[in-house]
Amino acid sequence: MINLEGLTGDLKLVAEKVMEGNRISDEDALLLFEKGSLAFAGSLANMVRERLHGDTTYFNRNFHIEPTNVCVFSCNFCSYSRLYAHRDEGWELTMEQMLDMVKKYDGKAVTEVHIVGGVHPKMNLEFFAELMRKIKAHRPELHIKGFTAVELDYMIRKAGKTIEEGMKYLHEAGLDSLPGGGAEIFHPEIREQICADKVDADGWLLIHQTAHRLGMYSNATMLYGHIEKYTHRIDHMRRLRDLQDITSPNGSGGFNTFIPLKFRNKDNDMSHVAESTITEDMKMYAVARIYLDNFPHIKAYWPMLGRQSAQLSLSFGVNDIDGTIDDTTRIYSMAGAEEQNPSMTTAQLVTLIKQAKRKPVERGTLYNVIRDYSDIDVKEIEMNPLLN
Ligand code: V47
Ligand code: SF4
Repeated sequence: MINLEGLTGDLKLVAEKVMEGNRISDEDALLLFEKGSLAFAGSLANMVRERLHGDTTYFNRNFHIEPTNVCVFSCNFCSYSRLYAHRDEGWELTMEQMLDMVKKYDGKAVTEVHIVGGVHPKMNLEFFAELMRKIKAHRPELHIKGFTAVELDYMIRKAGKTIEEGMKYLHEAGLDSLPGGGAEIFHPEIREQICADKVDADGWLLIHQTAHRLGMYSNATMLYGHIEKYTHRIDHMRRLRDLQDITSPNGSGGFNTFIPLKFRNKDNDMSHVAESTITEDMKMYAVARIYLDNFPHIKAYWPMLGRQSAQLSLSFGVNDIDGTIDDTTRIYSMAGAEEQNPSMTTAQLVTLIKQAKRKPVERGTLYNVIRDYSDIDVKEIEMNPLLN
């Protein structure tokens, strides 16, 4: 319970709405951003988080494959891609190299492979469908979370298929769910300045809506803390909340997780833009948790945010800190993220969550509980290869 004594006016009304489990409006969200203290927004968000999940904090055991950093697009915030014209400076993995990466995890208790990369014109729909089939043939139970809506939109249109046909084709080949990337900021005022040439808001939302209709789950991101205003962030979240209202009531498919991604400014065309403060980061998580009442989970992506901020975010509405990740390429470190080749062992993740006095629970991609680590000693995890 939150003590409302001393609170007056509109902020009190917002608090009452949240405490009664009612939806807040765009104006309420703006008020929280502009006038609510971090402590105020944080305690409301924490209340919502505990109402939904108690102390449970999810992580998963996954690894990343980045097929290429060659990209036909030129987003100004991106430190990772090499334009197709300079493809000799980038990397392109072959089908065999990617399958070898999957095989490296044989006998290890990972449950998910996350596949996201640049948009390479030669890596087409058929190539990726074949990759899906081969991964599933080798390890059928491994969940494939793959391709941002940007990659999907490009490869499906290039193949001359409708979004529905293309998504169905990949799903049947083995694609299980979609990550949340490529969303950036939906509002055209900002989108045109930071990533003008890739799929627009409606195109991004259509891909996810189609995936949901096919019974698939997906995530959604927002790249915040650069040139956007609070109103753009709220507009972004409203479009997601509206779509979730349409798709989730049927019980299969929908958004699982919202992931605010902190803009990092190293080595990109927006290096002159200052990064957000930690107070701003925590406020972002808190308002997202309060506003997105139909999103079950809010995730802090620790390689981008840093381990300590990710730990802190568990008191500001976050109930998921992604996973072990094991990323041997450089998508995040190139943007100035805290981590070079990010990877955490299960013991490290569990320790991080326990230090925040939360309950560490390993999940599958779709939030099926795999193991509760509350009563498992960290030493035991370190000694047992099946646990670590
Ligand atoms: O869409 C690119 C972001 C995203 C920068 O769904 C940057 O579980 C900050 O979406 N500063 C791709 N961010 C990654 C992504 C993702 C990651 C982890 C988990 C999931 C999930 C999805 O990376 C892009 C873009 O928003 N990004 N450059 C940068 N300079
Ligand atoms: Fe390409 Fe994605 Fe980088 Fe944009 S953010 S340039 S689409 S890799």
